[in-house]
Amino acid sequence: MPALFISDLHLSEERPAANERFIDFLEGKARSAQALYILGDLFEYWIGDDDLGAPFNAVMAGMLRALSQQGVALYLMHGNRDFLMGERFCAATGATLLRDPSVHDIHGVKTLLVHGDTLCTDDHDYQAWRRTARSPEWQREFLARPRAERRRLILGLREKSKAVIEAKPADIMDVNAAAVADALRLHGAERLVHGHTHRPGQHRVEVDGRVRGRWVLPDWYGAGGYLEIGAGEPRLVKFKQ
Ligand SMILES: [Mn+2]
Repeated sequence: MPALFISDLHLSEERPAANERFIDFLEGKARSAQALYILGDLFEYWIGDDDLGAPFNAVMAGMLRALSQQGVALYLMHGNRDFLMGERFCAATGATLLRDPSVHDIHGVKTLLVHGDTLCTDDHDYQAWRRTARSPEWQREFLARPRAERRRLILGLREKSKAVIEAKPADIMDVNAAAVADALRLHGAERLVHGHTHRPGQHRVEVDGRVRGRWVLPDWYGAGGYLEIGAGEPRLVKFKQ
């Protein structure tokens, strides 16, 4: 049975079509998998696990739980939007939280799994913000605020980041080739799977004279899709609009 990889669903109440596609995927294709890896940005934003009771979050958590209860191993990695998902979310869904980076043996191939933002090393402003937001101090202070205030803050940050992203040259928003090679070398991995850049595709990367594969997952702002890794070559499936 294959392992399936998805990321960048950016689920939110505001985009019902994407939510429906995701629910179809969970109730259909995903049931035939041995494992489903969600490599970050499952949600458009996540203000803390104490927001699990909000109706939209509860429905989505319930859908994931239904899948894990079918016996599909569910793995979850943080993205740059939902890095505050924690143990309570995992307990509610039956998911295992993966560190970024993680290395898993996927059908006999040592595979490096990351969300992808750590590879975008040319984006210095973003990397600085990432260090702040991932620090225990920032998270403690943020999570101590009332939920309504957290939601307001996050939505404000999201608006600001949209404007910043539009002003940035496209190439600094992609992965840095040296960062990719370094990561593959450091972990001794044959294959890399990541999302984040919203540039789905397959790339050949030569590291120390050996060709390895880099697979980039599709985002669900577009039509969405997944990567399937079974016994043969990986298969990148992009849904039609
Ligand atoms: Mn991302």
